[in-house]
Amino acid sequence: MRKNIVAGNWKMNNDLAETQELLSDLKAQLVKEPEAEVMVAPAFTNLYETFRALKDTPIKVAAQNMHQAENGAFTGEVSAKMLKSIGINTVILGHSERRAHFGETNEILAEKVNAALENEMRIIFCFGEELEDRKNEKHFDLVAKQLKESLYQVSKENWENIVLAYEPVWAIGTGETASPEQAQEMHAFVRKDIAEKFDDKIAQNVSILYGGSVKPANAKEIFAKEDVDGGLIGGASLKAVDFIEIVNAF
Ligand code: G2H
Repeated sequence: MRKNIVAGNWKMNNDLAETQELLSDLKAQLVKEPEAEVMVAPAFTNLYETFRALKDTPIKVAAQNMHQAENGAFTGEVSAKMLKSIGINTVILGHSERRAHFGETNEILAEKVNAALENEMRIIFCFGEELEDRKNEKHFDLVAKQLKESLYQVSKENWENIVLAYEPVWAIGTGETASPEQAQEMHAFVRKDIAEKFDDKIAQNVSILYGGSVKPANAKEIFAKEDVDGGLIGGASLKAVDFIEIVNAF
C-alpha cells in the first residue's frame, strides 16, 4: 500500500532564529500522531538544526536540492554524501523553480536522480506543465516527457525510493489551485504511464503528491481524490498552525 505524505517545502525562507521558532511551533502543535508521513524541507543552512530539533518527532527532514557529483569544483553546491553525513536521506529534485531559474533540464535531473539513488537517498521528484502547455492541451505530453527523460531509467527495485509530486507551474505560489478533478486526472494519467512502462505494482505503490497553493481550506478536498496521496506545501507550510491543519486533513 502506498503512503500518504505531507511535505513542507520552505524554499528560501527563514533564517536560523525564524527556523527555530517555526520548529518549536510545529512541535507544540503536532499533538496527535499524524495519519500521513510528515516532512519538511528547509534551506541548506537550516538543515542540520532542523534535523536535530525534529529527531525525536515523527517529522522527517528533506533537502530542497543537491548536486549530481560526489564532490569537486562546484562552488556553491552540496552533494548527496554531504547531506547523508548530517542525517538527511531525502531530497526534492526537479522543482519548477529549479528548472526555471537554475537551468535544470530533464537530462540534468536524470543525473541527479541517479546520484541520489546511488547514495541510497529517497527522492521527491517534481514535475508539471506551464500554463501555455495546458492551454495548448499539451500538458499530458509534457509531463510524460519529463518523467521519461528524468525518471524512467530508474530500475524497478529503486522505485520504492521515489515519491512523485505533480506541481502545475501555473498553480505555484499564485493562489490558483488545480481543481481536485484536474489533479486526479493528471495523477491517474501518471500512474497509468508508469504501469505501462514498468508494472502495475510499481504504479500502485508510488505515492503521488499534489503541489501548488495547497492550504487548509482546500487540502481535504484535494487529498480525498483516489490518486492523490498527499501534498507538497509551499507558502502554507511556513505557519505551523496551517501546516498542521493540512497534515490533519488526512
Ligand atoms: C509549489 C508549492 C510547494 P506553494 O511550489 O512546492 O508551493 O504551495 O506556495 O504553491
